[in-house]
Amino acid sequence: MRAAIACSEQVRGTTSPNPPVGCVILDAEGNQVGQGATQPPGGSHAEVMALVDAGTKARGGTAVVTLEPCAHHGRTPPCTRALMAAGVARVVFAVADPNPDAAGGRTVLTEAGVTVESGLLADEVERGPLRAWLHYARTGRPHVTWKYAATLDGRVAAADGTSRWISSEESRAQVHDLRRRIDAIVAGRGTILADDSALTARGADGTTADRQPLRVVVGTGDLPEGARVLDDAAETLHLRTREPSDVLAALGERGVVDVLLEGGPTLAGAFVQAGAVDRVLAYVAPTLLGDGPVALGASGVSTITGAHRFRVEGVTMCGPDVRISAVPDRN
Ligand code: AOF
Ligand code: ZN
Repeated sequence: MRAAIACSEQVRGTTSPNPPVGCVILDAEGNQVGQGATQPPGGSHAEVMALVDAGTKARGGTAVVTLEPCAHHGRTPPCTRALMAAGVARVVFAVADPNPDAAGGRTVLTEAGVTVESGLLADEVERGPLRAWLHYARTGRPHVTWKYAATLDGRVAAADGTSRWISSEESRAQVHDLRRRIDAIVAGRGTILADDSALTARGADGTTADRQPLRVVVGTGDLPEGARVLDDAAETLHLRTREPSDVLAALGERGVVDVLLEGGPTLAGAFVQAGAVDRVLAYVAPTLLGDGPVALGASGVSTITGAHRFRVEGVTMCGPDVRISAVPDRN
């Protein structure tokens, strides 16, 4: 299953509105003989890619897949049929498919005499590669990760507005890697005016990455001619609204599943207030400023009992910075 997860990580950011699924095939002796991952929409599903890779060695073997194999004829034929045609004897999947159109793979396979097991590393898959898509499938809304880099005292810029390099080179590299694997980056028009951000994924040497997310600018006014976000490094969508619900509806319609919200404080505050932040990713640098704007603007909280509560799900060092991942505490 770890190998299947690794396969799925390779295609993150290329499959939406479909899930990035990974699959490995073991032969009858348990040797890994094939692997595959979901292709862009309309293309083959993970199981089919892995079966093609395995060829005749799949017969009598096991398919290990991060999502329950689909039983429907959508843009592609059912994976259950491909697995049965290849003579696979056993299927192990992590997470059941919540999409009512595609679900039912377990039953179809079991009835055909295939041994089916589920739940293996389900937590890891749910919190990892399938997180955004599962959220999208269950709620109909894109999954939003709000990412910011701040000082130890929570500031995202100095008093004069300068904000370059608050976080370390390691943190910045990690964010660029994240951008390559996301569907869309959202920023407020104010941030574009203030920083002229390019909102692209770049390598350590500054070159644009092979894969670029959709750039989304939110705000009613025009964008200045010559703004970097309007260059042809990636597609840009300007949404002339201030409402998080409008933004999510517009992105959902375009098949955007996995969103990175990156500034600034006003837009982030509106998203938090609307309950539209599904994960906070904070890069905290061991620096103090004592003045300057803080990460989050007004979010509708006037007293401590109204605080938006989150639960930390992971803390890691990123060079000299601390990376905190937190999710809404809905209890
Ligand atoms: C799988 N393996 O690799 C993926 C699955 O439009 P379609 O025909 O491509 O079907 C999309 C649906 O199939 C998607 O909503 C999800 O339920 C499932 N995705 N299933 O067996 C895969 N990507
Ligand atoms: Zn399928």
